[in-house]
Amino acid sequence: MKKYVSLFIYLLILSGCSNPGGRSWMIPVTIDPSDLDYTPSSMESFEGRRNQLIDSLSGSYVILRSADQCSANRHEFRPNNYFYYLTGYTARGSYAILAPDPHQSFTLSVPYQSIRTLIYEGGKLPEEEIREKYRPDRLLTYRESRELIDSIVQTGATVYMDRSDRTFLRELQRLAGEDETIRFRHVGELVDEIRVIKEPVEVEYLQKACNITAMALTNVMKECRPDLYEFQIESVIEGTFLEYGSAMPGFNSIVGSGPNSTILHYEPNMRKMEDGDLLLMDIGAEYGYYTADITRTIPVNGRFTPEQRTIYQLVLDAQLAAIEQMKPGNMFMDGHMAAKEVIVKGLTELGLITDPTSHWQIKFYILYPSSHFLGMDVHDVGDKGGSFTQFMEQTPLESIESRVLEPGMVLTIEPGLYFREKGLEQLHEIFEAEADSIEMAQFIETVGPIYEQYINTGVRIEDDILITTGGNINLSRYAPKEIDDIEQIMR
Ligand SMILES: [Mn+2]
Repeated sequence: MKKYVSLFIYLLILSGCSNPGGRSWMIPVTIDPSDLDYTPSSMESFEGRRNQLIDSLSGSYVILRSADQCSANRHEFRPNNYFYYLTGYTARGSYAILAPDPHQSFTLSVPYQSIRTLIYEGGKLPEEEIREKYRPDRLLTYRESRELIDSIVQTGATVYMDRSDRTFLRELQRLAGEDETIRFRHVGELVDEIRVIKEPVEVEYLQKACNITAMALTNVMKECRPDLYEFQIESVIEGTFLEYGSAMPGFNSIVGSGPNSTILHYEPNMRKMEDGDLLLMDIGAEYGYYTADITRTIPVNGRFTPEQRTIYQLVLDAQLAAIEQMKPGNMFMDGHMAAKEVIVKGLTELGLITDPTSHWQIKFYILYPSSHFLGMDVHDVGDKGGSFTQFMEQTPLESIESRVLEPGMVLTIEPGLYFREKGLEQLHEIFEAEADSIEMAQFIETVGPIYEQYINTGVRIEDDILITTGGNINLSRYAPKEIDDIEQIMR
């Protein structure tokens, strides 16, 4: 716990460098990737994680490969998350094997090398350096590691591997010579709970990823204007990522304007933006294999219309109420429930909900649970203490069971409201199983003229929250979100 106290103080000092509420937007991020360099102390994290895991192996093995080769030329190489999390090693075509053996618990293999790989991929790290940096008990050649994997599989022991790597799973099953899928279990069963609580070094990468993303969003606010294409905004965003040493986004950038702001996972980013549009950007730089996930919604011409302002402020109020609930001892879904309460109340006052206890009316506007874990995966691993469906069924006054929050967890909070052009027309199709058709017709008649004013308004505001002993730290606090601040920067 003590390490989070010092981290908190460190972040407090950092936040003193800027003035999030004021007019100047100093984001504490520099072009300096030296924090990604190998240090002996950074290697201790990887060793600590492995030791935790090895203690729980009891006769079974972990076999991970650094990555599959399927998408080799299409995307930049990035190691498999479990492989990296447990080794710190990033070479393509390598294996890590953890065994319940006190003398040789960690085996690493060097990638296959030939004159051809030397010509195409350059020289590899010398073996001595691999040994020294990554500290395997045993370093094997590619061929030797394949033999070792084969012999482990032949013993009939349980093998933990990344089951999302389907090619490797099929390969292991073939080696086993029988259709014994049960023996190959998901490594997440052992690792995910460790990944849920972030170590200080992980938080530092997440903070930097957030700061780079905040810089990208601020740059967009400065450059955005009508008649630009969405992809030009995407270029400002991803150009900023690269400028600060983020090799790639953590997920496809969502840059949706006007009607596209109402599409939750819009991706083409090809539309020409118009005067009066909203622009929704759900983006995240990846840094040190950790990704930010921040959403901001801005008016393309720099000024919110009264209707946009109404919806924006409602979502912002909901989001702020949610962040207040995000502290140790409270539950994972308490933030979502607080946001839901504010939104349902606001929509009822606006005449967009006629019955605040109606499940289907609430679900018509609130489309997803507003939080997920964040880390190496944008929807990071870890048990949330309930399912999507359970999280969606509750009306604001009902209580909901989910996981208790602990210091070191990082989760998003992203309430949103989306007024699709044909939203009301789709009501019957969405809710035919649970709502009475006369009831729906009455709803459409009452709400229709009001809904009309908000068509093509899509607002989502998303921050990344670190739970601390004292409450939380908003890692994405440098990305402006108050109406006045956004309009000021866009002026
Ligand atoms: Mn998200």
